[in-house]
Amino acid sequence: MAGEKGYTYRALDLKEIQNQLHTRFFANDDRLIFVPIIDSTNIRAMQLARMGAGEGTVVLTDSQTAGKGRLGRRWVDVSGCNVLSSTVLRPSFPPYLLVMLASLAVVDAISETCDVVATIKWPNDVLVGNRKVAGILIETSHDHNGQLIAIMGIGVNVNGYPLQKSADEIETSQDEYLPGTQATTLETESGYTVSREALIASLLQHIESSYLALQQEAQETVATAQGSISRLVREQWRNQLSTLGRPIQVRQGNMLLSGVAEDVNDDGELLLRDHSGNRVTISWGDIGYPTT
Ligand code: BT5
Repeated sequence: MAGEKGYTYRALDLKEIQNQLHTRFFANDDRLIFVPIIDSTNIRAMQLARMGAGEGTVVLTDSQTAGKGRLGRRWVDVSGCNVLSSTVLRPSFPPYLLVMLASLAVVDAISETCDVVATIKWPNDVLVGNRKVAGILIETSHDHNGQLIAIMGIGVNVNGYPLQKSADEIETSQDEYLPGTQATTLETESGYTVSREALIASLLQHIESSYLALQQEAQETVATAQGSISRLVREQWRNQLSTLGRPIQVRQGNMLLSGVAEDVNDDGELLLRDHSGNRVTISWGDIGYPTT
């Protein structure tokens, strides 16, 4: 199929993903579900989880008609160009660690697959330079046994170039208050077409290995997230945060705060030094990098 700007896109090659996948059980056999066009992989993964789908069940698609961002926002894609994946998890550890785990997995998978250096914008956007290449949406619920379900949704802009559709979406969102939040793709950054299959295989391996290590730690110790694996995940995530040390703007609904991003605490909250010298703890919101 010829896409915009004349690129030829092809459907995701599931055999190729399975050939490249070396997970213990994530996305193996019937844990890999591909739907060519779907409203949202997160919606489908949550439905499957509520019906009892096991952890490591992965929903993939070539195109979403109602891709979800955080706080009711949209995630837009160009058919056949991107990674759009949702993984069913049943964590015994605090869900904020999933945000860290997911963004680290995206950074590592990008580096392994196409040698592009990405960083994390607090809390979980993945950027190349100042442009967003991937977004993460963790949604939680409980199944009928009261067990926590978490869906880890990841969207990565892989091939093609950031398109008008994406730019329109960005313009109509509130991001005009937050400078430095344009989109990019891995093809734009690397200069060549990137294998979505290789990226997905790498991503799932990183997710599985950190997830299983955290699960084991949580089962062996009281689930306080104070074990050495949790500490390592937190430390690696902190080291990848391009937000720290920079002047930032934080939007929380209609409220806009500004100051310098000094650090993060153990729960992943951002510690902002505002212009009056006060330290403010930020647990949610969107970050912008002022250009002046
Ligand atoms: C996110 O939300 O970044 C989370 C995105 C998660 C998408 C995945 S795809 C697979 C799974 N299934 C789903 O339905 N969702 C997940 P947030 O931080 O709220 O960012 C959303 C904002 O990013 C939008 O308001 C736009 O401004 C911008 N945006 C939308 N599409 C984009 C894209 N493809 N690339 C870069 N920025 C985009």
